[in-house]
This record gives sequence, structure tokens and C-alpha cells, in this order.
Amino acid sequence: MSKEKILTVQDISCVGQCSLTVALPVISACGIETCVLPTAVLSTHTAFKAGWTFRDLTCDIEPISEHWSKENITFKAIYTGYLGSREQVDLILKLIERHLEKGGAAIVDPAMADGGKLYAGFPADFPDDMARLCAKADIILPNITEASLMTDSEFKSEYDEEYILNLLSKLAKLGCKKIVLTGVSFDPNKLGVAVYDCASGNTQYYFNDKLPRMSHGTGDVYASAFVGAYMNGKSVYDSAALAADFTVRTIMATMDDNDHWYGVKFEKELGYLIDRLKK
Ligand code: PXL
Repeated sequence: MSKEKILTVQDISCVGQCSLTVALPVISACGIETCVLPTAVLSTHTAFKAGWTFRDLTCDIEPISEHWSKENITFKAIYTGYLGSREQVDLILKLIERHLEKGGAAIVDPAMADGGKLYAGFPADFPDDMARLCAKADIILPNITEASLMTDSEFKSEYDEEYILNLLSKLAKLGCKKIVLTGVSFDPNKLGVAVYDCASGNTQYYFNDKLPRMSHGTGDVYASAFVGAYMNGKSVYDSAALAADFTVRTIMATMDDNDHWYGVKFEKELGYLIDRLKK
């Protein structure tokens, strides 16, 4: 079995172009063997109207991990996204200890909130559990809502650089090594990311022109492209920039279709992603 494989741990939303149905094709397109551990199975993601089904798969995590241990299965990176329950945090911490290769990367997208609010179905104190997972990560990829919830900070939709630097330094205190904070904007026409090195306190930004449409599922598209680029040997900053460019293109590929509100047509831009990785 190839050693150059990664594991991604997140839900399967059967319809909705998010989580595993994005991570698997995007990271695979980057040429990386992508193994999966589903945290839950939902009929759709939770931004659809009430009525979605939810099968919690917490009970499967430990038996799966035990079998992998017997087979000596390890991963070069473990990338986690949307979790099915708070109990999964401790199970995933164990999973990282058992199955992440020495020198490998634990990459955590604390996918749980946006627009100032937790996603439907999460208890109000779930960010505390997610913060425990972020504490052990090499790289975390929160948006501003998730960052504010995990650091007990006020959520602001309008802010200055001081607010962002304060969020970054509070996130660093959780214990992670690098932070890619998404959805950062200091200019109404620009949107981008802040890349923070927790050891040095160095911050770098990357911006694109802001598009006149907010799209669902772009956090997962972004994190998956980031992981794909990073596993191809790009730096954290270059991976963050490449993922931003890819995500912008997926939004543009969806803009002419008003019925396609639930996700972005990332499939149309996989060729671009593959070409960019060759550069
Ligand atoms: O895109 C994040 C996400 C992942 N998984 C599920 C979700 C969401 C966002 O709403 O509901 C189930």
C-alpha cells in the first residue's frame, strides 16, 4: 500500500456538494491517495430546509481504527472537517496519535459555523470541543465565525486589522502551529485569507476581488484544495493562495445558475487546479 496517502474525516452529505463529496474528488485530482472516515451520513447538508436525515457514525470510529492498527495503516496527513458529535473529538485525537505518520500533518477545518452562527444541530458549547482538536493541529483553517466562537471573541462582520490580529493571536494560544483564517476583508472589494505562523507571530495576507455572491460549501472546497496543494509540497502560504484562486473560480463557474444555491460547481475547475499544481 502506498505510503503517500492521507485520511480525511468528515461527513457524507449525500446531496449538497460539501464535505466528503468535495474532499475526495478535489484531493484525488491533486494526485493524492485520499482515504475516508465518514463521521455521519446526512441526506443533504444542514442548510437545506428542516427534514434532513442524520446517521451518527461515532460508534464506527474505534473499530475502524483498531482494524487499521492491525494492518499498520498510517497516513501522511489527517484532515478533519465537519464532525458528527462532540464525542468524535476525543476519538479523532486518538486516531491522530495512532495513525498520523511521524512528521505528518494534522490539518483541522473546524467546519461548524458561518455568518456569525453555528450550523443547525450543534450544541452551543461545541466550539469548546472543536478548540480541543484545533489545539493539537499543525494547521487550522477556521473562518471568522469559527475563530470568534473558539476564542470567546465577539463576532464582527466589519472590523479592522487589529481585530483579525487579535483573533489570530488568541487562536495561536489554543496550541496549533499555523492558521489560515478565511473570509478576511479590509476593503469592500477584496476578500481573502490571513496566514499566521504561531511561533513567529508573522502574518501574511492573500486577497482576490470580492464576488457579488456568497456561496454555500466554499469552505470545504477551499480546505480540500489547500490540503491537495500542501500535500504536493507547496508552502502553507502558496497552498492558501492557490486554494483561494481555485475557490474564486468555482464560485464564478456557479454564478450564472441561481438555482444552484447549495454548493459550487467545483467539478468544472478541477482542470485549472491540476494545471496550477504543475506550475
Ligand atoms: O460545508 C460545511 C458542512 C459540512 N457538512 C454538513 C453541513 C455543512 C454546512 O452546513 O451542514 C453536514
